[in-house]
Amino acid sequence: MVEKSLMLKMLLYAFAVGVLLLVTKTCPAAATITGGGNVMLLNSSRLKMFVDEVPEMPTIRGYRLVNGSYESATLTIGMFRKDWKFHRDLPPTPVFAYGTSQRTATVPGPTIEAIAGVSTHVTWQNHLPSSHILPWDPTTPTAIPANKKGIPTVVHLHGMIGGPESDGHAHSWFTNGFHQTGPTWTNETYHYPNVQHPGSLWYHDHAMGLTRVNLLAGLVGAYVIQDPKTEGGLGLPSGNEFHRRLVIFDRSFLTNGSIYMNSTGNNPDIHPEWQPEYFGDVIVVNGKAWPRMSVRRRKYRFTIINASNARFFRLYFENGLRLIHVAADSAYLEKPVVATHTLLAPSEIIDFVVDFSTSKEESVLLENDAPYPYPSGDPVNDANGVVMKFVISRGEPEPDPSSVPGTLIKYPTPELSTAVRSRYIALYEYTSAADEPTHLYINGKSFEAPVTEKPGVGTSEVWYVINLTDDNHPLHVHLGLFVVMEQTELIDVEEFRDCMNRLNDAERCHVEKYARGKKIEVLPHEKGWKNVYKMMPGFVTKILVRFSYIHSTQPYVFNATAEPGYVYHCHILDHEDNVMMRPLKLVASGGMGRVANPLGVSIMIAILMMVHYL
Ligand SMILES: [Cu+2]
Repeated sequence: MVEKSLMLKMLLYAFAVGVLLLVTKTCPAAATITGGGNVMLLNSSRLKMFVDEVPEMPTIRGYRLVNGSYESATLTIGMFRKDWKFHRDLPPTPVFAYGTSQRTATVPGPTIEAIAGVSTHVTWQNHLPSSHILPWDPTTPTAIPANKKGIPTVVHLHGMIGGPESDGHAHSWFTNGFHQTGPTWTNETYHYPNVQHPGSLWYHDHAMGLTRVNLLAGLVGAYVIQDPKTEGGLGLPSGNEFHRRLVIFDRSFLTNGSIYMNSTGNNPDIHPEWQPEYFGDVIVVNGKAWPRMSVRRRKYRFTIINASNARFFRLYFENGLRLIHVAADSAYLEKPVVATHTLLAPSEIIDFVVDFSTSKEESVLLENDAPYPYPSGDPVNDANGVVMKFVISRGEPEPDPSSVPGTLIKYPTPELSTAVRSRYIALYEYTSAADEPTHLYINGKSFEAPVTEKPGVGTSEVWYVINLTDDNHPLHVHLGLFVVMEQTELIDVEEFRDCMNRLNDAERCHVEKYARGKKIEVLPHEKGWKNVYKMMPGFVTKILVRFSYIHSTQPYVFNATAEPGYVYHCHILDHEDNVMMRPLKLVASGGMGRVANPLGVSIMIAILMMVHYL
């Protein structure tokens, strides 16, 4: 969104940078940037790129090997305040980090390795201090402990098909030592069944109104479900050396090393701190700013998780090296898909093979050209347009036993005819008199409004996601995976938006009259099962959501109808916090929920389908 105060901010920024340059000019050779008593915004060009080797995050086994067989394990993982070096020349940064101890905690946290079919139990412990390292806004719906002490946290494992009491509901938060707990908190130890398709997941904080600051502080980490039976035979690059997991995000820093977050709201009279999107100029990979990675002249597999608050990345190798996609989010693709560029919204996961033996150069940059906010914001600059550098060993290609098979893993084809109902999911942004965003809602409802989405366990539904805003919103559905069927542009969108703002009812506003514009083809590597997808502004995105496993017709091994239920939300964290999030409550099969008028919805589907095929 275009901020009216942008000019003022740019002038202030330019002034700050100017002062910084004047100050630092006196000691240009200094390797370490210190703010002294004069802390200000760090000019990211002061950080030399590619000086730190990309770390491999520590791994923790979510299982035990007993006499050669896999058995369930119980882990204890804490959240700690500590200092983290994001760059050789940046002073240590106060962060919140996941780990088994304060000493071993990392940003991102340790990668948890689970085995398909073997339960992992995790006791997530909050060891955080009484006050936050970042500014937060009490005027948005926020978890605030009764005694006003401690930092509420709760862990969501993104992509896990598991029970609601272990899903990290925004109201299930807890503070240090479980001294204070949220209204829906029930248990200290979470149960992850891992009875699902193999793939990559990630864990992160999900506390009400604090998600953006808790993730910004560092509470993110990777989780993987491995299935030796189905994956082992694929022959893809594997093992810790040739399959690398990269968690990327953007940050800004002050000269004293601390994370910089603008603490003045764009509508300070309404929300003193909340801003519609956080962006930083420094691109961080596995906890290091613009790192380098030494690779051999052969194939590697990379799983990349976008853990940014709001930044989209359109990634590409500067020399045109091809990305061979093998999975998207938590699910393998049926067939590999070759591309030169790939767009990654916050919380999306891409998974691809790249063959460095085909590179003519001895080093190659991984770059980004996604405007921010996406898609109509600022173009990237010399800082945030660069992600990392790969330094390729010299000489001839190495012997490489790995390969990319023609067929990966095929799941049953999603059938539209299996959908038991459809819903309209409309995304709204509201603005102040000065045209500054004040908050965002789904279906015009606050998070606290009674639940309206009550899918039946084991069913599939068609959701028409209507994006009435100017931004792309990555929509994430807890529990359910979905397939993106098509995206159709809204014509006369202003007229339709006016009606929706008045009536908040897609049927009464005759969405079929407007959903007649151009159709955007879903890209081949995004046609599989997804946990999150990019809802284009001014478009209706049709998705088929499945509330059962995708790899089998077996019923869930847990009670999905239990309290406190699930949520679905925009994964731009600043939107999610204020409050582009709604409850999602599973009901016993056959339940149609309360929203209803199924006849009207069926007629609407018929009309939409006719329009599509005319
Ligand atoms: Cu959003």
